[in-house]
Parts: sequence; C-alpha cells; structure tokens
Amino acid sequence: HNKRPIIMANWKLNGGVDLICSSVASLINQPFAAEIVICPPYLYLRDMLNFLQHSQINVGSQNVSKFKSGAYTGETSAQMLKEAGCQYCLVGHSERRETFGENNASCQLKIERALQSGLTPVLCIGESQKEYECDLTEQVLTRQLTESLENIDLSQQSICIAYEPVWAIGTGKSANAQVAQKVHYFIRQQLKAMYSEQTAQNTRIMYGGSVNKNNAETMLEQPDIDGLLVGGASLDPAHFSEICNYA
Ligand code: G2H
Repeated sequence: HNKRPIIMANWKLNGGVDLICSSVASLINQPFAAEIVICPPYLYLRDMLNFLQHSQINVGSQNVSKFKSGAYTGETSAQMLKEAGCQYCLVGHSERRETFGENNASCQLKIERALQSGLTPVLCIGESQKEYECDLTEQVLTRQLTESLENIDLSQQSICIAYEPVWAIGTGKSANAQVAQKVHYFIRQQLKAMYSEQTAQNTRIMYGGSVNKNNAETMLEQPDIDGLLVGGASLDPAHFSEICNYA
C-alpha cells in the first residue's frame, strides 16, 4: 500500500453521550498507523469534535445537503459541517438510497457541495443482492461512478470511495476478501479510465459491509483495499479499536 489506510466508523442512528465518551477514551491515546474517522449522528458532531480536538482522530458526517443554503427545512450544509470541523462526509450510503430516495444525481450534487466547502466526500457504491446474483455488479458500479462523478474534477481535490455490497450490510455476510479485492481493482480501473492513473492510485477505496475483527485484517491485506467502513462493530469501542489496530 502506498497510501495511509483509513478506518471509518459509521454509527448510523445509534449512540449517544455514553458511546462518545467510551469511544473517545478507548481511541484517543493510541498511536494508530491508519487514519481513524468517526461519523456519529449530526447532533453529536460537536461533542465528538470537542473531545477529539487535540487528537489525530478525524470526524465525518453521515450525510450532507445537496443545497448550499435557503429554505430547506431539516438540512445541514457542507459549509456548516466544514465550519464545525468535520473533514469527511458520507455520500449516498445504501440506506439513504433505499429509504430516503437518494440516487446518483443527488450524490453528484452532494459531492460538488462537499468539495466546494473543503470536505472530503466518501461516495458509497455497491450492488444489491439481486444485482449480485444476476452478475450485474460491474455494470451497476460503472453507472454509479459515472453518474455520481459527472463533471467532478479530481485533478486538484480528492474523494474516497466506499464499496459496500448491499447484501453484506449489517447481515453478518461480509464479501470474501478475494471477491472484494477483485471489485476494488475494477473500481480503480474505472477511475483510471474516467480520470487518470494518478487519480486512480491516489483515491482511497474502502470496503464496507459486516466488517469485524475477524475479517478486517484479511481485507486490509488486499492490494486495492485501502480502508474499511465499519457499522455495527464500531458501536463497541474495544472491538472497533481492535479493527483500527489491524491497519
Ligand atoms: C455498511 C456498514 C457501514 P455494517 O453499511 O457503513 O455497516 O458494518 O453494520 O454492515
């Protein structure tokens, strides 16, 4: 690996002050080789940022508005997140696509907003169970990448990609590391075709979907897996710090 690995925790709609305190306590003084990022619910971003301000750990949001400002009740803008101190935002997580009507076009707008504000977007892509069974993975990923990244210039700024096969999310069925590696390699080739060899090499591609301490190490050994996006297992601070130590 020529890049620093990245391990991101996605708390989803979980956690509270207790989890913040216990996570911070278990992570804060450890010298991790990887970059560690925690994405708590919006309401806790400030607390997280305050606790982590003298640490190496970064904070990200789980979503971002596609709008800059205005009459959009309930939204949080990229500028606000950046101003609060976030460095990353997830974009287009499959749960948002499935339950909140997000699609590649909204991802494209969100990525634009994030980059304009200096946040690094983490574009989440992945095929459904049905698409996987019909052998449509490459087709689906190509479409997600080309539509979500339309008109996005990556020569001066970077994004991260999280490959999360939907059938592996929260199911306990993680993809086999060799299968995941093949898909990551494919994603990198797509980035090369869309941008350049350099952009493809510089973009960190994370794997997500039922990552835990038993599969994290093998995943991270794969040449095209640059990091992990961890959901369920990140809610247990000891378990999460064990995963972080594999990178
Ligand atoms: C996939 C992942 C984190 P989990 O959604 O984004 O969650 O590890 O619980 O499958």
